[in-house]
Amino acid sequence: MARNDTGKSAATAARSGNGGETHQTSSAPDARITTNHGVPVSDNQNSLKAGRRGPTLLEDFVLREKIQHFDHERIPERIVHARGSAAHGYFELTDSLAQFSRARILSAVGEKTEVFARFSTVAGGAGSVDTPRDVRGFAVKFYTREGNWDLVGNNIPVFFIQDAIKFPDLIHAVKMEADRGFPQAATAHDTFWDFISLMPESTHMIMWAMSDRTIPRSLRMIEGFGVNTFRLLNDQDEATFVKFHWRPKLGLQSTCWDEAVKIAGADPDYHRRDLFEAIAAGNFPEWEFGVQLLSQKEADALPFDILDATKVVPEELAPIRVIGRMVLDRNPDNFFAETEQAAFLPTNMPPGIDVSEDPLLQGRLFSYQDTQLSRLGTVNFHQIPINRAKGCPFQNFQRDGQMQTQVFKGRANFEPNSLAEAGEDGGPREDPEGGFRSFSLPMKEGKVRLRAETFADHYSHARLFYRSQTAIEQAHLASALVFELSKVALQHVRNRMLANLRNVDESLAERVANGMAIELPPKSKAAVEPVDMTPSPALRIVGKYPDTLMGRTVGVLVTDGADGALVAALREAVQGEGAKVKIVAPKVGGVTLSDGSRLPADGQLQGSPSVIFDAVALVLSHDGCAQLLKEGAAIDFAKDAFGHLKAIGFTAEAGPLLAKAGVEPDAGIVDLSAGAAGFLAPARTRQWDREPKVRMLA
Ligand code: HDE
Repeated sequence: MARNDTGKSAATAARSGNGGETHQTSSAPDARITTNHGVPVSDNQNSLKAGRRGPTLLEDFVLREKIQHFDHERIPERIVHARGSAAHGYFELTDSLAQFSRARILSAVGEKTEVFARFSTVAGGAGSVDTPRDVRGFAVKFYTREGNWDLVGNNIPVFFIQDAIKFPDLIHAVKMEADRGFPQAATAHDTFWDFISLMPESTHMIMWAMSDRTIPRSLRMIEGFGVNTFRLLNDQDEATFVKFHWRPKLGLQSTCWDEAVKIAGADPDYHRRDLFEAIAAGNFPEWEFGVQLLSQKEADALPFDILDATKVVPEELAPIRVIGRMVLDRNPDNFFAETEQAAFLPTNMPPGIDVSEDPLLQGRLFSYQDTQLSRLGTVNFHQIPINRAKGCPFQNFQRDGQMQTQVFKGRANFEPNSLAEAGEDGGPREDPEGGFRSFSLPMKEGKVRLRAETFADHYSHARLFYRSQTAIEQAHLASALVFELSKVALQHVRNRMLANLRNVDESLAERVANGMAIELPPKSKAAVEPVDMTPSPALRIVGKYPDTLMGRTVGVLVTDGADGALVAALREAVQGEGAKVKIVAPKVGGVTLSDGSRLPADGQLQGSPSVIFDAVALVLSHDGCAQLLKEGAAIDFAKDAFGHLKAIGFTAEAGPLLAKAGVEPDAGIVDLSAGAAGFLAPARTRQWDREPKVRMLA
């Protein structure tokens, strides 16, 4: 065999394409690359060619198989909720609902059940950014011992529409406009508001969608809701209506709109990264699980219809009973295999949980099963590991189909059969006692294609929501409406929306009209005159949960010559609150501190703007500050932290930078010369009082 001058065979040298140096030595049989059919591959660098510089041969099955597999790597993204992030964890029941439900997951106190939770935005594609103004999906798959239970909810307890037949219209209207293919992941455009303004039933959801709930700080800091009304069934098949709730241990927290927009540029994967990093670091996000229970009689007494998904059952009317907790403690090993292939089905319910007649839910019962056929391509999608029932066996007489992975034995593929009498395996049998049973619903009417009159009040709950908000949140909501409607080019659509808003609250409509400098049109006619309900503080974000720094991140901007003892004290104080510090420096290699020691940076200034932190500190030296005065990223760091109402700790040397950034003193601007302690209280919350100084709100 011909040898080159390194002494290797010519074939090996040509393969490496690297002057004769190979990167790998030959592998043990169990570690070597093979084709999909197990044939060991000798060369994963070069295709088979007719001569060194000749054309590639069709014969090269190694190349063809690899390229063909690659060509088909993508599957259709979800038509909605395409952008998502997920994690594994467990659910633990702390309070039994045995009296109401025979589901083991709701009665076996102390039992831990594996879960897989996926959070998502709704409107954008799989590659869209994490922080648009949008509803967040909150889908949990519980691998229970009685089959999978998928609670496929959102971070908002109500929905845009009452009947599933309007869902394709809603989604067409919100997605990119059909002719131009934009905007991506945004509601601020003509077609969305055209549809919304023609659908007064969406007004309540619009209040939530324009609130800060749709610009969350972290997926770990959102609430979750089952949205639709479900039923629990006990041993006697007696039914109780139930609404499901998730409450984050880290509290509810949102961003400012300007901040969310800037995060989209600074880190399009902000939420995905945040969830992944928190779990990887052992800071496991946790939620309380709660239920609102209502008897038929209690539901009948409500001034709205429990089957209407555009209505909220105020906690003050039916308190939330906390019955368990969910902890997410493991990142997926593989994004595609798990997060992308996860199929959530509202039809997945263990015995003891049942649906209601909510016409939105009823349509969902068809849609999710159906959509998997175009996404995952086969009726056997339940066999994909992430979708497979883990808590119990699954067995029936369904057979074959594309991508069948089960190898069934014997002849029993039908039931009833008497094969057992001949000593053969006859297969599983139905279980009238333990199996899933539906609530026996008495039917009063014939077939109709009608909307119930009890669904006709479209404004009372929207008013309840708006009037339950703090002044800060009302201003944000009104400003979000101004922003969105200002992006609407069709004037009649803006006017129709304003006309509808007058039914919610006259002062809100006025604020929005003023914010656009347009005249308020006459009020639209409401199908049912709205009524005033007792405000519900539980609908707020601000003040609902205790202020905390837990799970948050403080960005500390440092320069050469910075006070090392202060950085250390800050780190200790922040970590003591269950939060972390990230060091930001002009150069990623870090800085030399005043005591001569080196401090490595977690992020370089240009790539680590203050929008990605919850609070910031500027620990600068005199010379360092002088240099940063010429750096736009440093000025923006301070300016944005101020504008986004964050606490800013500073050393005296940082004064000129604060001045250049327009930072004015207030309770959240903390001089660190007395140490780190005074910084913590303001860092636990936003400085709401500062807002009128930095932004003109509607
Ligand atoms: Fe969904 N929805 N939806 N939806 N939905 C889907 O199912 C649908 C609705 C929700 O992380 C799809 O597997 C209809 C309400 C979440 O994988 C699809 C209607 C709520 C997710 C579908 C609704 C949701 C989806 C697309 C009106 C809150 C993501 C891919 C009747 C309770 C789950 C898929 C995940 C996904 C249909 C309304 C939440 C097309 C027809 C209300 C969190 O089947």
